[in-house]
Amino acid sequence: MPPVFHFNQALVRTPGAQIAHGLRAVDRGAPTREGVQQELDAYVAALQAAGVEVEVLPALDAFPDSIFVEDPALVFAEGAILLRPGAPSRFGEADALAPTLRRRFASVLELTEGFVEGGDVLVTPDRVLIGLSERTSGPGAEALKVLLRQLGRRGEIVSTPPGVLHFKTDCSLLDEETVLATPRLAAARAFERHRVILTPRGEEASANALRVNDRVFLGDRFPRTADRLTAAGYLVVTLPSAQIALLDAGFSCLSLRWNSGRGWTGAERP
Ligand code: CIR
Repeated sequence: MPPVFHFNQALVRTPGAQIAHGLRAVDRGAPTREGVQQELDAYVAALQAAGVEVEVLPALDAFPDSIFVEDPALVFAEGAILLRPGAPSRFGEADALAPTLRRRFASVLELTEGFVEGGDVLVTPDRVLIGLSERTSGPGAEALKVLLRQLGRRGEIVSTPPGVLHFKTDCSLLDEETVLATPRLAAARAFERHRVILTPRGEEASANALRVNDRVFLGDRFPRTADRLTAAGYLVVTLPSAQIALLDAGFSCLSLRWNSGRGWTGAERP
């Protein structure tokens, strides 16, 4: 199996007219559709430059947050899982995504109880961490573990600190052994088997980065995190994210990514 951060396929979704009405914990202003589109365009270009084939799905105006396509589903080479978003305004996003996943995957499983959003799920080489949060419930996480087992994966339930939207708001996988995490999430002891690189003080929002093949996508507002990752040997690609940050989002949420099994040709980094 290729490493869990080796991808050659991705789905993203065009922002809709209602993007300014996306959910946010604190109102620091609304993003514009044009601004979000520009950030998505840069992200898509970065995925393509990393060797990923990207399918851009049409906007869903009924769902302001549907650009964050990671939350209503999980995808693996072996199959996809339709989730049940915990935010009422996002619940219908899984149904809207279902036809696309059925077209792209031979096996599409469905979560039928509780709530789970993909932002709470971190795929690591030996297990899939499921963070309990305001959006992901205990029954949902237990039901997800059963579905993961059907796909040959082992799920482990962990906790997300109070006030943090999603587990991956505060962390990302950097390589097989290493995560980037905020001090508050690292203190929650989810990563006792990992090497942890902490986000610098004041740059906690950099934690929602994304390892794609040989590189790490990082927000361009986090120079000290970039220095820290570069010093550790990672190839860092900085991308704009100030607009999506107004909706509490980072880089993992903007795509569903998987490896279709066709040959990986990229160079290796740590
Ligand atoms: C929400 O609150 O659901 C969206 N405004 C942001 C979702 C970000 N998703 C993610 O981190 N996986």
